[in-house]
Amino acid sequence: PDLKQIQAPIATEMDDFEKKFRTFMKSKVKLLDHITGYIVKRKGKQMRPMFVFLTAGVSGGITESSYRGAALIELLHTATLVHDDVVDDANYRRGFFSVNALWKNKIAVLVGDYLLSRGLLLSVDNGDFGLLQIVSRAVREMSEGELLQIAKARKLDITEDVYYTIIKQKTASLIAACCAVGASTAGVGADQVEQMRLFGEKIGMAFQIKDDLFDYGKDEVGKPVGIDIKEKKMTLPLIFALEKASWMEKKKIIYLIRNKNEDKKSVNKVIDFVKASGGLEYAESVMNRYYEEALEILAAFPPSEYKVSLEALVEYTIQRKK
Ligand code: 2DE
Ligand code: MG
Ligand code: MG
Ligand code: MG
Repeated sequence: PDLKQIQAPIATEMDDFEKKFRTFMKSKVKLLDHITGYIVKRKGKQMRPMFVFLTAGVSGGITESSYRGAALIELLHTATLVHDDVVDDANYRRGFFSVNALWKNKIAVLVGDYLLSRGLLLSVDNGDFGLLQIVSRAVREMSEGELLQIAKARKLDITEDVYYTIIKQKTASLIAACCAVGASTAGVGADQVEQMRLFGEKIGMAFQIKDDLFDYGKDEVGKPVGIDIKEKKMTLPLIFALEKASWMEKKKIIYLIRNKNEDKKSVNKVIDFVKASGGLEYAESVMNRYYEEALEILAAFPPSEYKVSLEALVEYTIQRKK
């Protein structure tokens, strides 16, 4: 499935949204405006606003508040990426220099704070308190997930269960929030909002496993390979490979990650080890399970063009090449 096709039932909404989005970031402070301009020009796939509009459509109808919900989510998402690149010391984002690479950490932190506050104000000014609750929960979870990830990276003692907790918090929580926001702005009851939230959570899990697979693979353009290992970030393919490994092998690999993580050759050794152990296939199978579970939840919703697109977007999530 390609994104243009998926967007067809929400083409006007997405167009409108994109036109407005830049204005939500405008600032009188020249440096800030310059940087937000830089960010907008290098925008990503806009998957999160698509999730908001499509889940609103499936839940009975896109409303004015769906737009504000989509803007709130995209502003928050942009803020988290700017902060994430500081946390991860990452110099690239979407194939271009990250904000911290160009303007340093101090400025990147403040730009992230600014973007988040613009999103929150948009909702406060319109009295969208239900949305604020959904989104604030996601912010809390993302911060917890990032910290848990750092704590575990120090010890290199991550289990599969801890991995799922981390990705649920740092990534799935935001996509879950997108879908809950969509349903909530369509005006459905709490039970249906919760179903949509859960649907988003499943996709979010699949989405992050896919992202983690990119770190071992060939598909992704714009993101170099082996960065997670360099950051001592243990993801599912590696965790699985280590669980299966002999005591000696495990010791050797942990040593490389702990002490040789800056050395390209050693990082490649770790990658080869993961591949030889079937770590990529295993992670793919788990990803596919989340994909199936997401579709199962969606199946209970009434048929519509939005639903067809949402199904395609779920499929895109696990098949995407970037
Ligand atoms: C992406 O993980 C996860 C991002 C969550 C970031 C959340 C932060 C805290 P990755 P990639 C920093 C909340 C932020 C606020 C308050 C604005 O695997 O590979 O590092 O895209 O993603 O870098
Ligand atoms: Mg990162
Ligand atoms: Mg990160
Ligand atoms: Mg990643």
